[in-house]
Amino acid sequence: MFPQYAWKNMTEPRHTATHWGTYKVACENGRLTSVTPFADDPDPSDLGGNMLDAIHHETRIRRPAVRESFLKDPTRSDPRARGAEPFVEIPWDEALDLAAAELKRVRGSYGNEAIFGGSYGWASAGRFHHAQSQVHRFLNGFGGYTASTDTYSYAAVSALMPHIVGPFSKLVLDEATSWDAVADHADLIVMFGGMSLKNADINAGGVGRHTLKEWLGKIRASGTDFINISPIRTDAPDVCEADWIAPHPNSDTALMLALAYVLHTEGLADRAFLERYTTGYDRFLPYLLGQVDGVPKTPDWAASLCGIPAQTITDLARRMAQGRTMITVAWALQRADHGEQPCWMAIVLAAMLGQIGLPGGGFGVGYGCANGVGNPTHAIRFPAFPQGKNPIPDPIPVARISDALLSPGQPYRFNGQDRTYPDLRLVYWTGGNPFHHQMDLGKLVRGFQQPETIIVNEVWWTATARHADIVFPATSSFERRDISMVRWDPLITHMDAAIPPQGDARDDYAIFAGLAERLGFADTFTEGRSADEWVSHIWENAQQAGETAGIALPDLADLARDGTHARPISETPCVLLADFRADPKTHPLSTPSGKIEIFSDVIAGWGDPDCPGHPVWLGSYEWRGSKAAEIYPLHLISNQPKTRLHSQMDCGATSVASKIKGREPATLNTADAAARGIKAGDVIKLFNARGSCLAGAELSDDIKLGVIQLSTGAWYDPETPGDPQAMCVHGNPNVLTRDAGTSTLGQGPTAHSTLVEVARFDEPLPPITVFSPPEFVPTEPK
Ligand SMILES: Nc1nc2c(c(=O)[nH]1)N[C@H]1C(S)=C(S)[C@@H](COP(=O)(O)OP(=O)(O)OC[C@H]3O[C@@H](n4cnc5c(=O)[nH]c(N)nc54)[C@H](O)[C@@H]3O)O[C@H]1N2
Ligand SMILES: Nc1nc2c(c(=O)[nH]1)N[C@H]1C(S)=C(S)[C@@H](COP(=O)(O)OP(=O)(O)OC[C@H]3O[C@@H](n4cnc5c(=O)[nH]c(N)nc54)[C@H](O)[C@@H]3O)O[C@H]1N2
Ligand SMILES: [Mo]
Repeated sequence: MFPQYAWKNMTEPRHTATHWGTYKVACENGRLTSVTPFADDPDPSDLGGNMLDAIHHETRIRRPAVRESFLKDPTRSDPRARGAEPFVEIPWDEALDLAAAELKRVRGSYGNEAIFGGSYGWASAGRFHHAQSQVHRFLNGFGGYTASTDTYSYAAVSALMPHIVGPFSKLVLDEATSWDAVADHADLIVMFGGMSLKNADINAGGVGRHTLKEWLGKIRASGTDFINISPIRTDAPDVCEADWIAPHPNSDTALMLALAYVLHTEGLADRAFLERYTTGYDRFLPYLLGQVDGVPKTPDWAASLCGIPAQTITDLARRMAQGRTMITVAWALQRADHGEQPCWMAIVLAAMLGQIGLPGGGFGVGYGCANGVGNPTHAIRFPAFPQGKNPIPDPIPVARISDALLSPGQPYRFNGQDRTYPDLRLVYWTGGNPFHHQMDLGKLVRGFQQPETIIVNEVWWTATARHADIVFPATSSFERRDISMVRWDPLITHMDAAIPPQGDARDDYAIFAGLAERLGFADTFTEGRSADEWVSHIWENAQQAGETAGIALPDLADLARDGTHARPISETPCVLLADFRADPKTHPLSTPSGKIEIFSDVIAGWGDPDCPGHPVWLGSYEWRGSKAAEIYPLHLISNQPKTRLHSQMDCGATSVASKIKGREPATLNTADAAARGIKAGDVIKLFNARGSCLAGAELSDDIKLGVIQLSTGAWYDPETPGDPQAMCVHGNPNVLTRDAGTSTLGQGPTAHSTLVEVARFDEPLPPITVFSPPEFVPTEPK
């Protein structure tokens, strides 16, 4: 049995799903000819424009490839040549034999713990060909692996929330107050980090209708006012007609403390709510009022830290107490040093306003960060490709990958525990791009020089594939059959294979089945099912999950015929923590006290100074108020790109069209640019002590003075490959960002705490090489 999907040429256009939308795809002679957004989508994403070019791009990986010296002798090859050495393309059987032998060798010498398979990344939509599930199931079948835990998206707040209010995904994703409840009841929405429309292009696993603009329009039309608290004005969509308050990045906790100070001292805090539903307000107050440190957290105190006039802060606090106010926090705020603090403080503020559990009031963490948050949907827990059990304990915090690679055996703290980094000898990455997502890429280059073996399944020659020893070409989601179904979106899509596998690419499933066969556990891995049979099996389980939730789902044949199926949307508005508010005794929170913890004895008991027992102002390691600002005065916001998903399809038309002289665009305040002699369209160099990259300058007055924005995701293109100090000639901001955890509690990524300086780049422009395949050497005749 060959478990790869057998492609059948069909002339009819068919449906497919991506993280950025649902599409109808036409093709001719095995090539995509058009990709048309789903007819019911009122606001399709621009990201759709990347697919036609990217899917057939010359950087598709076409054949298995091995780093030249590694192929000669894996045990003698110099790991420091990774990223610089050419590859040799070899037949599938040989490549699978080599990878299986390496897996066996490393397990035999060092045990399963030495295999890192955390393999974080988004990969493509679809429940069965979900890359993480595939690699994790494979490695579990092999006896386990060192995993990673949490996400780059919201590691800090998801570690914090269970201690202070309850589980993150339940409270923030599944049970967020739905937009209809906001529209009917909110007077004011105070958005920390805005609600960027471009971010709601995305929903992990699939989107049917892009609804954020529609909902915000309805909410505004119902008379709700918006305040955008963000260094970038356009983080609030125009339909909000928001007032803009632009604090220095990373200063939100100070601003929130001052708002709390006004609420408390002017008698605007809801004492009855605080008494009944929270614990620890009395232990937080001495800090707020300055009794413990001699610093009352007044608007005047905050004004100098945030760059916002004290009167604006006082007025805002009074306004928030006047009516029904919803406080929202974008995930970006917690991807910063001490990123736990603004999230905790936002919940404290909402508790002081006393509207948690009321429609249109309270708090939300992540509205606008993905299309699904706030959608009135029945949250069905859909089945996935089962991953099996991993006997290896202690996953590393996801963003600590470089530290794990560079510091085996070293101690670290995480969420109140003392841990030790494992000794990693083999890395297997599938469906993620650490050379996109990891902070401080120079450090990651050094980290990737440590293991004995690196294996990557990829669709494109990303920098991660280029830094591997063995590279397997994976199919894209256009080349296989799957189903997209997600909890937070009503649309289910049958994804047909539109084109045949490009080159010799195979599905991740087929790659792992081939390895499992060589390693003696093919039956455990495949359970005797072909890819098609798995899709049917998963759909049967989905139908059962639907039945449990009282929702009938069609038969697979009908779904395949229609392409899509829209589940009913919920008629009952969802109000976060309404049960708890109605009866806190019957519906206590899962926190130790059963209440919202303004002071947490658990956290305080750990004694970690970077996250004490109640929210505090700690500043951040790098921001305007830190020492480094004397040398690197601009705060870098490396936010999510509006032209792609992370690094995916950076070679596609929409993404390429946004580049300036081939470089990723960076936006500076007009005055900051003028002070440096920079004009729109100039190539500029961003630099700090960690690294440097080129970018193309765009100027704007909609960005706060002292802030520069360069989105993530330009494919890392080092001027001198393999060199940790290399300048990225293309504009990947992670050569500049700092790789350290948010705190010992969350250990989340801190990309948004980065300072840089910028100068015009007048030297001859180095070429972009990453949009061409790497160098291959011809195979030696046998
Ligand atoms: N500076 C900075 N850095 C950041 C962030 C930031 O705000 N600033 N944000 C962070 C966040 S929130 C996130 S979520 C991460 C995202 O980081 P990643 O999820 O790692 O980024 P992607 O570019 O989505 O990487 C997915 C990779 O999977 C590949 N792929 C797609 N489909 C398949 C498949 O079927 N099989 C296989 N084998 N591969 C496939 C794609 O080609 C792509 O290279 O980045 C983080 N990094
Ligand atoms: N088009 C597109 N959409 C995406 C993604 C993508 O790659 N492309 N990625 C998706 C993923 S994986 C995620 S996790 C979400 C992330 O969603 P977010 O974390 O919200 O996304 P960002 O774009 O990093 O940040 C949003 C805004 O927060 C503001 N901000 C940054 N730092 C601060 C601060 O200290 N204080 C304040 N007040 N504001 C600040 C910035 O101005 C920034 O534009 O987006 C998702 N949506
Ligand atoms: Mo994310």
